[in-house]
Amino acid sequence: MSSTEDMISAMHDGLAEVKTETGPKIPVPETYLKATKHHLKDVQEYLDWYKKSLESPNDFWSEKAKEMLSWHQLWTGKTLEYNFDVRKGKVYSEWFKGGKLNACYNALDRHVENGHGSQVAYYCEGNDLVDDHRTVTYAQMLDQVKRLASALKKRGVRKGDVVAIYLPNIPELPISMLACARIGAIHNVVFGGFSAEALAGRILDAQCRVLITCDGVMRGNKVIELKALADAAEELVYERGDGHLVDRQIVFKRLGDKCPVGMKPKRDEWWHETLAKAEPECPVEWMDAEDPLFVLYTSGSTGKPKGLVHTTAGYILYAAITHKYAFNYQENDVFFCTADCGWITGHSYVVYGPLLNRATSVIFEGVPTHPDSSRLWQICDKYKVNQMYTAPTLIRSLMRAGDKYVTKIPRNSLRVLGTVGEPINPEAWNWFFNVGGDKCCPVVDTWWQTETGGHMIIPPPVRGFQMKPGAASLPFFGIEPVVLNEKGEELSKPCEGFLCIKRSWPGIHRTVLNDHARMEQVYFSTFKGYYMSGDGCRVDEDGYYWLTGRVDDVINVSGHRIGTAEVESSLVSHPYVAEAAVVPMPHDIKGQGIYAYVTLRDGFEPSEELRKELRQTVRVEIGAIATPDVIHWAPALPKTRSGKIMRRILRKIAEKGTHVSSEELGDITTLAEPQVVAQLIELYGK
Ligand code: 6R9
Repeated sequence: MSSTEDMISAMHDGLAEVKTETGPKIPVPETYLKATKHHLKDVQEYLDWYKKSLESPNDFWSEKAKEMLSWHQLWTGKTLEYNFDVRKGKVYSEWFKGGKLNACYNALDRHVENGHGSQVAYYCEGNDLVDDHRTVTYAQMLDQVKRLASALKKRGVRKGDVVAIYLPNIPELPISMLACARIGAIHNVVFGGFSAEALAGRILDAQCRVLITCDGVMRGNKVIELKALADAAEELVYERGDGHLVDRQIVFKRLGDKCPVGMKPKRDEWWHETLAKAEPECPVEWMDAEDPLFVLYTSGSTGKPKGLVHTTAGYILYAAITHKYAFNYQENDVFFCTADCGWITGHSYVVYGPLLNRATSVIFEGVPTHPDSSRLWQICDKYKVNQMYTAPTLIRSLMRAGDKYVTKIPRNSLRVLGTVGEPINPEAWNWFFNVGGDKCCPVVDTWWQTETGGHMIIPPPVRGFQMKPGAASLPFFGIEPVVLNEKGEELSKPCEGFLCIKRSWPGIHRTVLNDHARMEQVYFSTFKGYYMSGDGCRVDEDGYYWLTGRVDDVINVSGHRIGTAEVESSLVSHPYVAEAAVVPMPHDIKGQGIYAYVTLRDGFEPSEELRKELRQTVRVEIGAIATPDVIHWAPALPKTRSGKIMRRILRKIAEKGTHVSSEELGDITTLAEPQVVAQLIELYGK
């Protein structure tokens, strides 16, 4: 999409489909209030803190930064300086500028120094139910991190270099991230489910020379050959890299005999051999508060995925404080976030938040429905989990499997249930609350994004708070959300519009890697002076925020963002395809599915075989998660006279099929060829 005008009209299309009921209220359960300690006395205290965080942000955040983090040197300048208004110059946020600290030191060293080395950092649950688990203490984490960090240094990795990590959800993933953080290298974690092509793109964009991976991983009963994919990615990097190449690959042995791999001399080395030989000590690199900590790629509505850059102090403070208060995490609790570290949820709530708060967590490598739908609850029981944080898509699939998978497992340790990734429908919320948590656990529906670093809107699990199924509810400390209409005017409650944030917070991403202009364009140019989230939302009479989904061309598949542009360009890369338009479709389990309209070049005919081939093309280029659910053969696409595809119409047909009414289609007279619409409806399901 090119102009602001296009963006707003596309957003408006998205907003037009929103429902608006307020829903019943459910108090935070008394059983939970009695069963655990609390950081905050009640909802009034939460609101008081919130008020202070907005009225005296410098005091609020400097207090928290001193209390929650260990500093090598305190910041000397202002706690916060920022500009959100492109008209006034460059958009930036600087928190605790001039302060010096290290994220790894805060996550590990200080806990070990304080005598907590033998505390479990991670219970590691593998794919298999039996004999596939390990326990890693804080001291063991630190030992591995130091060894890997000194090995990386010896291989020439320096402060500011970007290291790619392509691993499954095993403790070696946080170990690799923290080893980078220790020496000031920037980690670039690529989700293990992404393809070689996607990995290559991320390696090249960030110019990584070192890659950390493993031989392979089990997904249910399938072996995924991760190293083979990494090798293929490196070939692509070599072909396209203009001299750039990955010259070091450290390979963790996860499967061994089950997954034999070839090791390329001089480039590839085994993790266990390297760490055994490595220097066991490695000094911490003291970083400036605003030095980058990591880059993480995320899909947007246009172009290639963006490498979002998070910096050190603000991000870790924000991950820690949200983890502590949103889940009421107490000392000795066991925390379980089901996300993979390849996503921001894993970064903030498997790695940084919990480790900074010296939590004990579960890190789960497997599939939550393998061998059956009781797996998650079994894990909760096995490790006596107190907080479980997961995604609505999974809740829906567990709900569908039936209550017996839940009720046969005692879940007495559970105190708080959390969700993230997409709006949770009240039906799934109620099931999670009533069945999963036996009405004893508050459900914390956390709205946030890769860009925001940590939770932005949450239902605080505190005494006196009234939950509403489906509402992310209230802003977190320091967050000032506003709802704008399409003219960019702030609305007052009750209202509905575009969710934006009015001032900086510590966890905001600072830039897009190598492309600051893109960051300003995407997030700060549509509504001047605000961070634009790309989500629609409604605020009810009580001031609760209800997220209504993306208002741009991003599809939320099982809580993962897929840019329509990426899928389209992958489809169009097939030699038979002339044009493609991709829109979301409602999906019972995934929330949204991917619906692709494909126009073939002259001389080529639709066939089932071609359908398969096209799906495979996307799978190979992006990853299984982006595979279209439906491919709809389109003789042509509905376009305006200026050549813009009318996605609103395509969305409606994807949603309603042959039942779509002319009211629902709206005005089609501006189309260059209005008859295309009838043809498309006619071809629905064929
Ligand atoms: C953390 C994460 C961000 C997008 C976001 C929104 C959707 C996430 C949500 C939610 C409604 C929630 N989203 N949490 N929508 N309620 N509780 O998911 O980051 O992968 O960047 O996705 O996910 O649309 O804009 P990310």
